Formats: sequence, structure tokens, C-alpha cells
Amino acid sequence: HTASASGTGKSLYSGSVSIGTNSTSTGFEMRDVTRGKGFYTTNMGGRQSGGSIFTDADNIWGSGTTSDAASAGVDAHYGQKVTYDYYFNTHGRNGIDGAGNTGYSRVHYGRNYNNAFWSDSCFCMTYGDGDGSTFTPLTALDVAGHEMTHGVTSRTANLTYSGESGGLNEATSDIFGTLVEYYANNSNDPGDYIIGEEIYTPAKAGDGLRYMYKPSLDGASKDCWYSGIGSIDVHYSSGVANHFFYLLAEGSNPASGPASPTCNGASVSGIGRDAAGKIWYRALTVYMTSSTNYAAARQASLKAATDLYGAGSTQYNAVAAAWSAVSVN
Ligand code: ASN
Ligand code: ZN
Ligand code: CA
Ligand code: CA
Repeated sequence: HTASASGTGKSLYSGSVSIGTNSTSTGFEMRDVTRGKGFYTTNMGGRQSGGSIFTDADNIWGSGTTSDAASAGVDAHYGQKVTYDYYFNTHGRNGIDGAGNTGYSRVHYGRNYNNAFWSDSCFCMTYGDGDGSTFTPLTALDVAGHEMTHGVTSRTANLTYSGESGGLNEATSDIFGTLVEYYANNSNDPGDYIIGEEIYTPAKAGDGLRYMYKPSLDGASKDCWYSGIGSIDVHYSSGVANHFFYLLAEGSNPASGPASPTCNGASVSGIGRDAAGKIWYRALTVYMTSSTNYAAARQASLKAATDLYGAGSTQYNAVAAAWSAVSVN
């Protein structure tokens, strides 16, 4: 027999969480059969191919520490659930391809592997364990949201992963990764506009891979558009759109949260994360194409704001002001 169940997982970064599991004749497997066409999580055990689905006798998974291989599996499986729910409940999207296919997750990939990635060929997410000093296991919520969003982008605008479109592709993953983190509303990993704060340099508190409110804080990302930004790494040219999104959602001087200096000296008022996320999702799925650059992204998001809120609405004007504030005119 096999039947949908609900397990308790002790994760590395999100505390004790509920995860979708599947009851079989021999116990439980880490497979959620209730969302879309279902998804599961596998243990690579330090290898780069193969892997097997996590199983458990009593449906209480992991210990919350790396001494138990299932703990990172819990984070990944929970991250996939929250990301699925974010897209479904916020945008009405059923899975990564919109038709219920939502991929699967692989953890403990390779040895000391300092990365996580989405792959179109396996239609899956993969997480390394990190080397323990640059990264701990890369299974945090914002990373899960980031990587799964690469799948969504691939099945929608399909932004080419180089030049300005590549920066927009990366920013789209940071934007929705952050909105997934806020959506989870998990007290162990509260929402913020830093990417990877739970996994990056464990010896240094409070830092992260990228900072949406002031991308240049990472030492490489750009706060403002300039001609030639298409020549830098896509994880750095993303800074302009990350900065745009923060200004659009939160504003340049939010009541709570970090200030975000604008490139044109103007003050910008935020319209909130929900409206900003709806605008970006519609721009991505309706108006952007594989060759969209920053100028075209401005037009795409203005069209999306027009559809959702009307031309000349507060939201439309905020989109225009936030792009101008990052030098995209
Ligand atoms: N973690 C990285 C990313 O999602 C992997 C890569 O560089 N492709 O962008
Ligand atoms: Zn990425
Ligand atoms: Ca967080
Ligand atoms: Ca974060």
C-alpha cells in the first residue's frame, strides 16, 4: 500500500517543520504526494550521481543537526513545499511548469560542494554540503526558492543566462527566493532581503551572499545600471533588478528595514511585497522573453502594473520611479 502522510522534520535552519511524506508497506518515504504531481527528496551521500529517496521508520525525520543525513533532506523537502505553496497560493501556478510538475530535490551532493543549482535536464534541485567554512549545507529556504525559480524562469520568459537577460534571470531567483522566505513566516529563518544568510560563512554572523537593498555591499554587485553591465557575472548584474525590487516593495527609507540609497538621489515610496511580487511575476510570465534587457524589463513591468493596477496608478508610478532610481530610464 501507499498513502499520503504528514511527517515531522527536524531541519537545520527552519526548526521543527511539517513535511509531506508517503506511507508504504515498509515505513515512510520523503515524498509529498499532495502538491501538483508530487515531489520527493533524495540522499546523494557525497556522490554526484545516483542517490536514493530518504526513508524513515516512524515519520519523525532528522535531528536538526548535520550528524543526521536526513536533517538537510528535511530542509530541502520543506523548502520545496513552501516554494510550491508560494507559487500556487500567490500566483495560481501549479508547480514549476504550471502543469503540476515540480521537480525533486537532491542533497549531500559531492564532497564539500559549495553550491546549489537547478538543472533543466534532471528537472531537479541539487544542494551541496559546503566545506563548513564558506558554506554550511546550502539547503536554506531562500536558496530553495532561488533554485526552483530558475525552473520557473526557464519555463516562462526563459531569460538567456548571460548579459543583461542573465542578470534579470538571477534577480528573478533572488526576488522570488526572498518572497518564499517571507511567505514561510518561519521564526527560525525570518524574511529579509539578504540571500543565503543562513548558510554563508558560519563564523561570521549576519552576512550573506547578496544584499538586495544595497547590492554593492557584497563587493561585486552593482547598485545602478550602466552601459556595459551586461559584461559582468550574472550574479552581479542582478544587483540592479534586486535593488529595483527592494525600492519598489519597501522604498528608499522604509519604517522598518534597511535604507536603500537611490542612484538619482530621489526618495522612493514602496508599494509592499505583495503588489511588487505580483507585478514581477506578471512581467516575467507575460511580457519578458529570452532577450529582455534592463530597458525592456522596465517596459514589461510597467505593462504588468498597468494590467494589474491601471496606468497612472500609485503602483504604476512606483514602478517607474524605482527603475529611474536604479538608472534604468
Ligand atoms: N547557485 C548558483 C545559481 O543558482 C549556481 C549557478 O551559478 N548556476 O545561480
Ligand atoms: Zn541562480
Ligand atoms: Ca532569513
Ligand atoms: Ca534571506
